[in-house]
Amino acid sequence: MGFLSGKRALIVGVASKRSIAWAIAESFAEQGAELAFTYQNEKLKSRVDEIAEQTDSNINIELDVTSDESIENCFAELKNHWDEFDILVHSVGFAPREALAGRFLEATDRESWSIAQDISAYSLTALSRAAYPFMKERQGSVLTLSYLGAVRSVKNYNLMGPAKAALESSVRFLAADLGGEGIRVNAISAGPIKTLAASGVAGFREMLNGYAEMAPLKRNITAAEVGNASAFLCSDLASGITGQVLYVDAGFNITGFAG
Ligand code: NAD
Ligand code: 0WE
Repeated sequence: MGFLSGKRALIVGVASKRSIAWAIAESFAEQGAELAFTYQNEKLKSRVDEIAEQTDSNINIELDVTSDESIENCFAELKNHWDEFDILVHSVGFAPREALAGRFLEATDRESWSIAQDISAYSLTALSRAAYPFMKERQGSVLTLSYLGAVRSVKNYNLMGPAKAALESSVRFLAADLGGEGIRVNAISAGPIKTLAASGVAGFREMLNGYAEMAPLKRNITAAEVGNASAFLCSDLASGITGQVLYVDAGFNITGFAG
């Protein structure tokens, strides 16, 4: 019996086998959780269907977080399967590609800023609100994925930094708001991992090399390591932990000078 047995989790953010959300789903399934998935659009449906099947889940619902109607429809459909669930995983982030290269000052326009904030930060609160009626009797837990760019400047991460800062702040406000019902809200700040969202990012390979050199563990992290830490944070083993940002980054963030 795993430490998530008897728990039901909704996983938002699987796009491929490399997605961090997929590694989280695998760890959750290993620990005995029952899973439901969402897919962003028709193009991704069959891929997520296939992935869901591997964790014995037959729940896969369309969800575009930029649309209130899509959020409403998604949770209405979920209601046909589950009256309640325990865990919401939010593993969603996006900014227009042009905004993620070059000088921050030049690359940051109003439209890109608003898209990055909407998809990467606001969606956590929107999904938490929709999930609340399902979770409120079950002392559930919400988890999101952040990155060091929330609190440090990182070349080319640009406006995603302020979006992750808003996301991490939302974790604290949601934790305070939902704590009364026993619902915990946390983030994992992951080190760089080669996923779809990282592909095509200029200099990503150099970044992986730099991390491995500087991080206390002298290597990069795996998506499975994020999955395992997620399983812990969303389980009763972490019942005293809320409003936190847990770094799963081989220790990179604590380094000042790596000799
Ligand atoms: P990914 O591309 O596999 O996942 C991003 C997900 O966001 C995709 O599933 C995509 O469908 C979803 N998404 C984007 N726009 C959406 C919308 N409008 N509606 C619904 N879903 C939408 O990449 P990933 O690296 O697994 O990213 C997952 C999370 O992890 C993101 O929040 C990212 O910022 C964070 N993160 C990634 C890394 C990394 O190096 N890969 C490091 C730290 C944090
Ligand atoms: O949060 C992320 C991914 C952010 C991201 C990446 C893309 C590329 C493709 C958001 N939107 C898009 N839009 C696209 O069109 N990470 C933590 C991974 C990441 O992305 C970077 C990084 C790191 C690390 C971008 C620049 C610099 C570093």
